[in-house]
Amino acid sequence: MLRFSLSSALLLLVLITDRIHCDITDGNTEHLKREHSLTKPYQGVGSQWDFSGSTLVTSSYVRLTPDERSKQGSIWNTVPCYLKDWEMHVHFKVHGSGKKNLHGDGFALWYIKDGLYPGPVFGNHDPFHGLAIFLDTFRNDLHGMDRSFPFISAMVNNGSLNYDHGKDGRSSELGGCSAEIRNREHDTYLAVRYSRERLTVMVDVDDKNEWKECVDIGGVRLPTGYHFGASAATGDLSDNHDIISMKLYQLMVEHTPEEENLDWTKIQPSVSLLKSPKDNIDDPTGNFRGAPLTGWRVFLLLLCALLGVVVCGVVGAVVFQRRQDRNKRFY
Ligand SMILES: [Ca+2]
Repeated sequence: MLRFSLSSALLLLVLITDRIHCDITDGNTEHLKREHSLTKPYQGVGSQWDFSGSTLVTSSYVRLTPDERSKQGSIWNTVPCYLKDWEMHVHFKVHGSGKKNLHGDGFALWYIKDGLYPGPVFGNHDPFHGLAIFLDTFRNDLHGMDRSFPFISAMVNNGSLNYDHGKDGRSSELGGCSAEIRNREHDTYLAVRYSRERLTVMVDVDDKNEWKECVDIGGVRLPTGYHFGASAATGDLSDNHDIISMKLYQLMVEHTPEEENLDWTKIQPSVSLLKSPKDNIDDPTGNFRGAPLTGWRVFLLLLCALLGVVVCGVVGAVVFQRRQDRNKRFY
């Protein structure tokens, strides 16, 4: 019993320490990397950032598409990123005159091998190498009524997968959440964190000034030397897709000498752990496999650890009390 409690307590401590470790530089300005950030009045555009298609750069926003049909626009960081651990904060605004369900298609944030060039995946090419976060505002798959739109999802691709618009990318997504991101009066934000093979996506869209978790998965491998970017597309329906800022922060995380000696630019984008593997069970590529450490498993693990500690405490207290009683009898 004691051994179980000790190991459980230790596990709990490791999990908590890991959590704290991940949060240490959240939004800390001294770790802002200007060469990978896009901020007003966008002076880096033309040198550190390139853009194409319908993208319009003003002094207060970068409009990837206007609220007009059949537009595609993108912007990307020409400076490759060699940070191993990073967090990107994106301030965005999606707005338009379209009423409920009559707007689209959404936009995507990228960490990819090449710069962006036009294609069918929210204005970017298909297939891509790297990471995509989709902010999909239009439901294409009428069979997928179990989720509400807009829907935010993450996808990692080594060039072997195509994005399936007809199914809103569901067959290749790693996780996601619904979020009301359109026509909001207040500011809307999204954060993507990548550290120690863990990918986390958080949203702040309800004017509460706090991050809400959307995606959190381990086992994600991404190389260094890729490019950040954003793109958007409209079809028969449209919206203004505006980027106000993209701020990249370096996370101060220590790595082992073995990890440091690896050539991180040679890593192939891949995923070994999944939050909801059943959604990808029919993935023909077999790209996604491995034992999942789901939110539920972590929760049960923590519950066991806590129960162990509590039981141990109660037993200890009872034993102590009995000894006290026994001692009293001698007086
Ligand atoms: Ca869609």
